[in-house]
Amino acid sequence: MRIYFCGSIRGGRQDVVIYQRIVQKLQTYGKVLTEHVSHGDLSEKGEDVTLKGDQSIHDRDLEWLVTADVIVAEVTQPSLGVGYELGRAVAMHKRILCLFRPSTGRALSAMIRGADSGSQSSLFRVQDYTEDEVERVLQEYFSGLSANTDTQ
Ligand code: 6K6
Repeated sequence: MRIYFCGSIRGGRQDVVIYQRIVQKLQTYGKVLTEHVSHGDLSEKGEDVTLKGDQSIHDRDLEWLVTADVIVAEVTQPSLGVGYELGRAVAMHKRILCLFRPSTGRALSAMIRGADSGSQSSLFRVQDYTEDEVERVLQEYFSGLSANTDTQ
């Protein structure tokens, strides 16, 4: 399984520790294409010496998005880039899980929460969670995915 993880970079790196926990758990289910999003040494400038400029980052990330089987986004820290990735992924009819922590006092954008139809079979799911629940929430989502593919 190819997993595309989205998390804030230039939107702010406050949640990088939880991104690391998410990526570590995701790696038990498949290949995480965007592991770098969880790197603690990545600054808010989001600079990559191996890629020349923002256009290369954008084009490479979209290529990965096209090949992804599932998108997991931590959306508590608002990020334009994550919102853009989610919109593009919806247009590609990808399966998407958004993770949000209400305990931060933030309110999630209606354009993200409202994209979840509420049905268990919805391609776009929003899951509220607390930090200590993160591994369990991912485990439930991915076991539901494999149950779906087993019956297809
Ligand atoms: C190098 C090493 C790590 O990051 C870099 C360079 N910057 C980016 N590299 C890869 N993906 C990026 C980079 N900047 C943004 N993105 C994508 O947008 C990621 O997949 C994130 O999910 C999202 C973050 O967007 P912003 O608006 O918060 O930066």
